[in-house]
Amino acid sequence: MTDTPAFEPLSIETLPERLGAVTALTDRIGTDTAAWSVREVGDGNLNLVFIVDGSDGSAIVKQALPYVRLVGDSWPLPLKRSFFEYHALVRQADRDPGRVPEIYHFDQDQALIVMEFLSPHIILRRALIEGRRLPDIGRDLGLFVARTLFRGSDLSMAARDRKADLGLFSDNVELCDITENLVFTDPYFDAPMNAHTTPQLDGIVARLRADRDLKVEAQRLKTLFSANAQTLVHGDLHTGSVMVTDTDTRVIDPEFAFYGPIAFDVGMLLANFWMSYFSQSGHEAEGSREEMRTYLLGVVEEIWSVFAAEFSTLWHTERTGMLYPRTLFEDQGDHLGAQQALDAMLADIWRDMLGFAGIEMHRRILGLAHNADFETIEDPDLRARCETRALEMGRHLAVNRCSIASMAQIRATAKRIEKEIVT
Ligand code: SR1
Ligand code: MG
Repeated sequence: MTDTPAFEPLSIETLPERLGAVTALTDRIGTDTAAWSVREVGDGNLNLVFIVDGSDGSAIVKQALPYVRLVGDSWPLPLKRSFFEYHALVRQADRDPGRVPEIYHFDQDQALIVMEFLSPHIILRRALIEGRRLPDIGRDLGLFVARTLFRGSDLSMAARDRKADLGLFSDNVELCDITENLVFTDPYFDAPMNAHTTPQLDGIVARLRADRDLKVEAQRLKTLFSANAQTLVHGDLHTGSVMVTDTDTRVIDPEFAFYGPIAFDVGMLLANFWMSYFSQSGHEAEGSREEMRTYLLGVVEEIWSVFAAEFSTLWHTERTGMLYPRTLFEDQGDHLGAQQALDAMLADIWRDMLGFAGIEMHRRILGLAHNADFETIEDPDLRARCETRALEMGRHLAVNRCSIASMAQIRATAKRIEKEIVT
C-alpha cells in the first residue's frame, strides 16, 4: 500500500515537477516541463491560482490553502472546500453546459483542480469598473441561475439523489460559517474584522447598526440561508466569480456551494450589479458613465426576466421531482393550478432575492471583504458618497422587500438615490 502524500502547497518552482506526470494536464499543455512557464495570479481571498503555459497550451491550477489567504494562518480553513468546488463545477457543467470552465483533473488530497485557462476572458467586476458593456451577460447569467437552481432542486431531481447530494454538501460547514458571519451578522455590529471608509461613513454606519428593522430582516434572511435547503447554490455568485469576453460568459469559483435558497444566488448576483451602478460615479474622471449606469440597470432587469422566463419554461417542461407533481396539477387538467404555484414560487424568490441583495450590498461596504468597485476609488470622500448610496439602497431592499413590486420601482429608486444623495 502506498502512502498518500501529505498536502503541500504548490509553488512556481515546484509545480512543473509535481504535476509533470499528470497526463490530463500534459495532454493539454505539453510534456516538456522544462518549457513550462508558471505564474501565480490568485487575487481572491482564499486560494492559490497558477497559470501554466506549456508548448501546446495553457491551463489553470487552483489549490486551496489550509487557511484564509486574505487574513493568514491565524484563520484556518479546511482544504475540503476544493472537494465542494469540484463537485459543484461537475453539477453546474451538467445543468448549464458550457457555462463553467472545463475540469481536467482533481486531486482531493492536494486540494487542487486543474482546469481550462479562459482567455482572453477577464473578471467581470474588472470589466464593469472599466466601463465595458458586455452584450450577453444578462442573458447568460439569467439562464445560468435558472438552470442550475431549478435542476438542483426537488422540482427536478429524484428525491433520493437530491438527499444524497444534500448530505454531501452539508459538510461544507466552514464556508457556510463564513457567509453566516461575514454577510448576515458582522456588518450590523462592531465586529473585530470589519472595516469601512472612515470617518466619512461613521454616521450612516452607526445609524444602520442601530436600525432594529434592518437587523431583524438580516437575521430572518440568515434563517432562510441556513434552513431553506432548496437547491445547490453557487454560494458566492458575485461579479468577481464571472469571467467574460464580449461573446462568452463563464462562472467560476463555487467553493461556497451548499444546499440553500434559490433566491440567494440571484440576490447576491444582482447586488453586485447594483453596487457597480453606485460605484460608477467614482470612475467618471475620464468621461461620463451615464450610459454605463443605464446599461447596468438594464442588465439587472434582463437577468431577472431571463431567470423568471427560463425557470417558468423548466417548470412546465422538466418538473420531474417530488415537489408540485404533475399528478396533482396538469394530469388533472389543472393547468391554472400549476401556473398559480409557479407564480407563488417566483413571488417568494423575488421577495427573498431583494433581501439577500440588500444584505450583500451592506457587507461589501461594512464588513471584512470589500469589493474593487468601491476600493479602487482613491478619493475617500468620493468613495464614501458612492458607498452611502449603495448602503441606502441596500437598506431599502432588505427592509421593504415585501412591498417592492417591480424592477421599474427599483430602477426609479436607484436613480433617485444616485441623484439625491450628494454628501
Ligand atoms: C474570508 S473570505 C471573505 C469572502 O471572500 C469570498 O470570496 C466570499 O465572498 C467571502 O465572503
Ligand atoms: Mg471566490
